[in-house]
Amino acid sequence: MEQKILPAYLRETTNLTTETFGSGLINSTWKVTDQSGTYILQRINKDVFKNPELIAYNVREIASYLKAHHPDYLFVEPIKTLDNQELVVSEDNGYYRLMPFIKHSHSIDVVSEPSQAYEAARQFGRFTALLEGMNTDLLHTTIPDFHNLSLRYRQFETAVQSGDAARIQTAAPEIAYLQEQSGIVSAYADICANPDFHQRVTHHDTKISNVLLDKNNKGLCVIDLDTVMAGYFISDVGDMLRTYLSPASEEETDLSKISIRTAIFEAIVNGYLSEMNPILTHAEKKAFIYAGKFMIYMQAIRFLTDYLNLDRYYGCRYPEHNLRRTQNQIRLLQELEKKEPELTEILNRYINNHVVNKSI
Ligand code: ADP
Ligand code: GN1
Ligand code: MG
Repeated sequence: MEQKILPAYLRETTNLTTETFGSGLINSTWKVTDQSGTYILQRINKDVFKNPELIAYNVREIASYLKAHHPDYLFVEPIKTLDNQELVVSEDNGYYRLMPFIKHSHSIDVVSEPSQAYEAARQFGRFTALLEGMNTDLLHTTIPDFHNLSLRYRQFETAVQSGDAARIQTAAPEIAYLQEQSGIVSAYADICANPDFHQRVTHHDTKISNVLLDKNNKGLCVIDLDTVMAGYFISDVGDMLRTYLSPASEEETDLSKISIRTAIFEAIVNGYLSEMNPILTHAEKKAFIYAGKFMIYMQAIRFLTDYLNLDRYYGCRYPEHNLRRTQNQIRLLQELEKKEPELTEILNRYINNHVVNKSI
């Protein structure tokens, strides 16, 4: 199908090659090469993004703000079709877009060095910092209530009541544990009511594969902008903590491999605050570690909700897959809580001394 889309964008489509690319769970991505250059083609998941036009709209708004205020920022803009459209709709109602492949760039899937965490955290901080002056009302909500933990918790409770009966029984220990931890949900409700927490332009998917790095592994820019919308910084910092701190990914089923790397934590604090220190309020900085708990907990209940609802959202490669992912996130939450005193000391050094190194 993807081969059929390309003539809408490219005059010459003989001799082109397409290969599947990337590791995301939601959209499909291909790398396309022809005589004219290299491109990234994507099919947007219409079950998740009900209105792909809203994503295209947000990207246009951000591009126009950055061009006016920060013209040096490398912002990946979509390529228009030969008749000046950004999205192409296929016969089977798939929404496609094409982007230039940024030359000499690459991304990684796993954080193995603090310097990688620093570069990524700095890029995500920079993105929000550069857009600080933009009116967030200009952005559409591409997934309503995406990181609304109160709603996610209600969806979890509904699945516990009316999901698959056998699975509810199998997952009884995980359900009970996550219900006991619902103080994390109340803390989120407090944040929503606290005027010291501000809504800013937030990426909402800060995994390491969403940062492009140059040949020297320095950050170039952030990509995968589908979920960019108004939000709290805890979404971005939290998903970095969730996905960078442990050497084992959310797919790991050997829970003994899950641990918290202190040096990576410090690199995230350093990188993010190197851009966001002047912008975040004191109350927000104090919530840096809570951000990790918030995102890990939310991911745990999202995986478990999906397990109870027979894997409708994330899909699975084996029947217990979403339960294993839930157990992984529960262990990660427990490890983070164990290390909290040590991490708080590191964080406080950065907050109190305003020590922010510009490189690592
Ligand atoms: P998803 O995570 O939804 O599959 P992404 O937009 O993150 O989609 O793209 C998947 C991968 O493709 C990225 O991790 C990155 O390696 C690569 N990629 C995406 N856009 C570009 C681009 N403009 N230039 C170079 N590589 C890109
Ligand atoms: C999804 O597409 P991907 O893999 O970057 C999900 C995130 C989850 C993540 C868990 C739109 O992201 O919220 O954290 O899976 N994106 C959406 O791996 O639901
Ligand atoms: Mg991605």
